[in-house]
Amino acid sequence: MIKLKNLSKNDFFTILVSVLFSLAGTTLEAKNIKNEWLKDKDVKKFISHINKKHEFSVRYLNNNFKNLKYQKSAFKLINPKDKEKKKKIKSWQDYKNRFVTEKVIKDGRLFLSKHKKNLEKAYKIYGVPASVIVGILGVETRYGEITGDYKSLDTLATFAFEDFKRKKFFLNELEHLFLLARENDIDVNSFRGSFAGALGIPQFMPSSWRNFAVDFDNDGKINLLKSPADAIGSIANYLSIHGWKPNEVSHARIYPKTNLNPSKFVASSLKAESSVRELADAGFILDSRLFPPNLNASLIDLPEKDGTVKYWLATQNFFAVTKYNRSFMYAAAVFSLAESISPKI
Ligand SMILES: [Ca+2]
Repeated sequence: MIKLKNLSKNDFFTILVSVLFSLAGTTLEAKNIKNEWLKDKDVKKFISHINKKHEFSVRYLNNNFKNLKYQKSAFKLINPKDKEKKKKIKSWQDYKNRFVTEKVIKDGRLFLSKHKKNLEKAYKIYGVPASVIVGILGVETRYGEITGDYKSLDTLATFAFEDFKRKKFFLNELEHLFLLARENDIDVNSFRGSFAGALGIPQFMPSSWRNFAVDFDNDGKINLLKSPADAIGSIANYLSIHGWKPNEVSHARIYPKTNLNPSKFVASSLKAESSVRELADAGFILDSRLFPPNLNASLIDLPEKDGTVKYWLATQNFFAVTKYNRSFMYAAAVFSLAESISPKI
């Protein structure tokens, strides 16, 4: 306990400032309190916006907003401090070991045989092989087993009305969540998903659900929370729209000749921006029977713990999977799992 009589003027000032700062800090979590959301001017603006634009009743919106819970832990995950970001960087082997395990491979084969009809139908329509769809489902949610327990309305609203750089993105996703609930006859409060607001078996964000998901079991609704068939068709449609080319290879291990500095050839964007010929001319060795010289391709790097790096040649199909999750390692894990489940991609 600090004895007030011993304090100098400066000490008193320091304490005063720290008290004021801690009071300011509590306003960040003020939305915890029931009804407080409806006093927030941004929330009021949003309610009026979607009432006018989409004719949701103000009463319905108010009822949903007054019971929202601020998701502190989810916000920490979506907006990590630099120190926490650095901790997250993993080696390719560590990353792969999280997803490509014997159990996940075995469960993938079971899923593949159980949903064979829908997977074959997806291949016929979109040209995306069953193993790639199953690979994505395995990495995302263990084939629908782990879809996340965060209440999506709470997390999306927390991010949408928090002051950080992705606020606008989440405000848009929140609007889409209300719309897709209405369109597919699902209670907006029943959506559960990842801390980041990704929904259901394939972990689509609400806008992706509305733009790219399809009704694949023909029941007239799209339900990615409950229908594996809808999830299968929707992943295939998503990849197709994002550049998947039927019957084209996706990737292969590639080796630089000695004296070549491969890092300067690594893709700077999520696109096949170079060609097989250019990479071969620069001094990379690859199986030319699989890769015609004119094929668009880029190099991707997968760093290991010991400082070495694995390089893959990646075509447009590889990059289509990075549109699902913007990371080389993510796509590489999906393809590794796909190959382990069913060797012929
Ligand atoms: Ca359906």
